[in-house]
Amino acid sequence: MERLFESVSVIGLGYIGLPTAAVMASRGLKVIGVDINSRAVTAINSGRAHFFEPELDALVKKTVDEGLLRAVTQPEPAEAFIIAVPTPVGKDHAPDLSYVEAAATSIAPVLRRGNLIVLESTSPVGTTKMLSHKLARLRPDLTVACEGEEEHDILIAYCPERIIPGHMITELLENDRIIGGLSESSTALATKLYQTFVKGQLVPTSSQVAEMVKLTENAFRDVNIAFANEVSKLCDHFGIDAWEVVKLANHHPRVNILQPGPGVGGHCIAVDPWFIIHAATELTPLMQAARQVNDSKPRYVVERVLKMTRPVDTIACLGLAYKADTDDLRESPALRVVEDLAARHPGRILAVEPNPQSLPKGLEEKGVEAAALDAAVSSADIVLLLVDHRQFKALEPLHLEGKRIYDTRGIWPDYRAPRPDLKKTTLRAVS
Ligand code: SAJ
Repeated sequence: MERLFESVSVIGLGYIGLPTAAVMASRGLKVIGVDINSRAVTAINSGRAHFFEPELDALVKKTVDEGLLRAVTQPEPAEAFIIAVPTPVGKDHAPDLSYVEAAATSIAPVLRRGNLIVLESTSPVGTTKMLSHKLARLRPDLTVACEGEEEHDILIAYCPERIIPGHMITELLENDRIIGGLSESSTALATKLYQTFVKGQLVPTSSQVAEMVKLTENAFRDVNIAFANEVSKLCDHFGIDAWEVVKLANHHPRVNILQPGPGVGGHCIAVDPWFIIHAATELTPLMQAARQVNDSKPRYVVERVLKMTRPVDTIACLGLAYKADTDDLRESPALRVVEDLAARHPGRILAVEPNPQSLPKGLEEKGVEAAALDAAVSSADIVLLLVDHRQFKALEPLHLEGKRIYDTRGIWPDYRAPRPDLKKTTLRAVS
């Protein structure tokens, strides 16, 4: 097959950029990863990922050893550039596009005629156009793709990342991708780039549709989880098992409710709906309600724990990460629960986080003690399950005997519905 891309540069080597860079390099492309974080760059060049993701370390090592992947702190010329930088929300939930703008500024001097730029970062509708206008200003000597015209020196597309932490490598290869070019030739060239490593379908559209698709996917998930969380509060109120209710409701062929939990974390589902809400507040009552329901769940959990706790009790909190089998603490509801408990419960609080990580800054100062699983469970009066890590799923029921249990993830069937001996203290729903 004709090789259109000798070298590809990935701007931003975080949770999305590094797996993407490593997968492309494993397909034989020469990949130059760029990140302003020199510690990440050093780690990658020595063959290590700077965060945990299954299979990633091995892929980084292999591609670095083969000379196909290397990391730098300053952009270099390449045939294509993939931008995978953070797009957080700032104050008042306004999108912060400063990293996208900084990426554009940093690559502008090395751009050459025929280059392709693909934005992957989750972005408000219109961001790809903004990127094009910015590059046109920075490089008046080049023509930059914009809607309605076809002949350009620089082609630009939006292709949202869709990979789920924990299965990133598989999903990078297998997921369908939406490719929204600012011109038809931009879409066509971006499709050729993704064909080099994606086995899934590559679906062409406009940049604005692609931007909205990504936001819609994550807002849908947020709303669905909020529904599950509301169902779980109702089930607590009625004293029944929420996970059994969800499971049995999902036997209906047209019902597919997600799982209740202690809240929604991570840097996507808890953040991305705000990009839509901020742009159209009047039009988004449902999405706003979902954010409110999910954001209020950690506080609800704390209130319930405090109702089942005496001041002298030791509470073992199992898990700090935002979800199972990751070490990622971003926006973690588990962390919020532990922090809030530390401020309100006078007894000992033990935190167990099996994924390699020391306690996050500030938690020890609040009196929380890091503990190993067995030791924490055996010395606890209350076991509070916050993350469904595989180590916790594997815990023998024997170890939990005689403990008061609050399982916020529904992984221990024996303890999901409130235990009869706790009914008096735990059955009241807290609003
Ligand atoms: N959660 C529940 N119940 C569920 C599913 C999730 O409480 O049934 C919680 C998790 O515990 C976690 C949060 O929601 O705290 C988010 O986890 P997640 O697994 O739903 O999603 P992320 O943030 O890890 O990844 C999402 C994915 N988007 C969708 O599934 C629509 C992923 O495909 C995206 O690439 C990613 O956001 C992103 O980067 O946008």
